[in-house]
Amino acid sequence: PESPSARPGPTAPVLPPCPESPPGLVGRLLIEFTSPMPLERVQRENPGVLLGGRYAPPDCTPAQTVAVIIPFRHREHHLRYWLHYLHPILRRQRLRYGVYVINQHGEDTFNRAKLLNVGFLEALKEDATYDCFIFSDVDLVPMDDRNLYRCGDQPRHFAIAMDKFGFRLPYAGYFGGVSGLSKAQFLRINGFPNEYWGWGGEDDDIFNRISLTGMKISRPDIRIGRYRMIKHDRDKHNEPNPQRFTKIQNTKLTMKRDGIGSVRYQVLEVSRQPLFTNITVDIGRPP
Ligand code: UD2
Ligand code: MN
Repeated sequence: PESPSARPGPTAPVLPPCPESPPGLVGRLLIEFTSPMPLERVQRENPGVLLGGRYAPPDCTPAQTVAVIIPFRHREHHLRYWLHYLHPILRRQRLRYGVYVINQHGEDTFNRAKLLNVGFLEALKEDATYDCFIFSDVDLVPMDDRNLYRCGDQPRHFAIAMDKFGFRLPYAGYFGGVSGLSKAQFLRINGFPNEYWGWGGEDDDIFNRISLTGMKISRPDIRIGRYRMIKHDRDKHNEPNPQRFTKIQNTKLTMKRDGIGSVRYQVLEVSRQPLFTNITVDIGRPP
């Protein structure tokens, strides 16, 4: 007879792969930003989310692991709405994911794309299995949970029909708001530009990078890619960048030297909150 020590111990159950289209989606959602949203409430309503904003479906194994990267400074009230709406959506979408808030330290000019580069590298330091990166503004909430936050064989643009643009794509090459690239797609374009300080242009530069490397943007149906943006004024220290028009003419030259391969920054703090991981970073200032 077999000795007790030879018997296999309790093993983790092997979960079946998650279905291609998740059951239990609800479709169109009611999104509003009028009632106050205390963080305690959001935490109470999302007990399944693990420290640092990590989640994995209990009943199936997802094909991808998704890092959601949010560029951030002084938008705590927006973040609470984002967490309130997005965690249940991502859960219904049966994603294995983590939420990373990349918080720019100090009051120098904001740099959205550089923060997104930092998010890519720092998320991978936390978990080397991330293979899909969703980059989302903190103030954008999808109005339909069929808009699946996952990566495909081409870079994906999710926020195609925003209330502030009359639920239409503002121009054909628009790539702002919420986008997603696999790890391989992101590396293929050398990540995002680090040299766009202030508001605007960085999303067009990313669009150029994708086109110049021969990839095509994939988008959801216009009836599904609908978003609400929380109304806000332009932030301090994020003035429109006057160089943006000339810079986006030169992506072909600049993308080789400026990108994920050249990003310099200093992480000041990593703190695992109940619903997200906050990474405070010094990204320097414009030259
Ligand atoms: C548009 C694009 C955005 C980006 C930007 C130009 C939409 C919906 N989004 O956003 O993707 O291309 O133009 O740079 O069209 N942020 C902070 N603190 C700040 C400043 C910015 O957290 O002080 C973050 C935050 O996540 C915010 C994002 O950066 O949502 C974009 O900034 P914005 O919301 O002021 O710019 P907006 O709405 O014109
Ligand atoms: Mn905004």
